[in-house]
Amino acid sequence: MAQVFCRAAHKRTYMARALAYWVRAMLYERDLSMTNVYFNHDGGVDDLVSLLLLLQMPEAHVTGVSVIDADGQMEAALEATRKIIDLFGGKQGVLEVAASTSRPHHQFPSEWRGAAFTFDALPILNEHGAPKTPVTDVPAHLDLVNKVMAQEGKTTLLFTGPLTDLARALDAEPAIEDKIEALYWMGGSLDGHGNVVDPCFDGTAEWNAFWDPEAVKRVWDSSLEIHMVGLESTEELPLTRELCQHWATLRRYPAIDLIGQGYALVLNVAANNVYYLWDVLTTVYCLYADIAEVERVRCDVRVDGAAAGRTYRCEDGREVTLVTHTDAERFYALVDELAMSAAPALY
Ligand SMILES: [Ca+2]
Repeated sequence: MAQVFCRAAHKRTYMARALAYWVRAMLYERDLSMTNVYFNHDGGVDDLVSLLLLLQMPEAHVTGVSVIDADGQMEAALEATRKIIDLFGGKQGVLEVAASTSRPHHQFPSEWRGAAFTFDALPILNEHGAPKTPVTDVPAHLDLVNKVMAQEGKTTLLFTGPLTDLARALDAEPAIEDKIEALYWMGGSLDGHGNVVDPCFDGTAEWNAFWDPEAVKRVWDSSLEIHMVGLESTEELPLTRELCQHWATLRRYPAIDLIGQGYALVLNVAANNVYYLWDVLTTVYCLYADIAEVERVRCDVRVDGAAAGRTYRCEDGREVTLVTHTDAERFYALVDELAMSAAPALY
């Protein structure tokens, strides 16, 4: 009898150990296979779509999100960010959002910044009333420091707006430099053309760099590994009527409906300027490097004068990995796949 009892107890112990081993293995594998990502964006339609997609990536462990007052007016962008996390952030852990206190050298045009208000007012984001995802009690650059330092391993930074919050974070806590795996930044261009049209400047700067050229210089002077997704690659991915029509045919998927409605806003605002999927490319490339061709390049940034914000190749500049081309077919397939996974089709 005692022998039977002992065998049963032994079996229970073995099963408990096996279960504990399985749980540890699962946790271990999760830690090993997932990438810690901190996302700082500037509230444009492209940024908000990027957030929606990032939240779905099985490879991404999103540790924090912050919003800077640049391409999108920040109060509206902050609200929209919180609502997107409420609705589509279920695959991630508990998240909070930080507001930036950074200020521009050159602000984006107000007619572009207003799209955040309309995006935030879309009914799909407002069905459940006020957002529940909390706002941090510290500004974005300090939230970045806190989130990076809180992780045991390294964190990948994804920036789809100006670099000011990162520059300030590096000054506030230099120790984060060793805890950052790499920076993926949508900004700059190295083929000599920019997208800032202003009679006081020469047209060679890209907007995110132009917003705060000194911040770009501060980050360039750091030891961070930088992946630069500039105009030469992002302008391979224009927002076209055909692309909008493609999303329209899939609007039974709530996230694709939101993406289609969001981009419809800028088809109107940017009637005289082609809108590109600048930020979405950077976001997808951050976790799926195989969609892009890259080149190691030495480069620097001008901080003042008519070319303020221009990034340019030079032999004594710092090395970055520049995205030169994209596998557009695979990119669009990944966007569809991620968006469809956000929520099931309604009909
Ligand atoms: Ca942006």
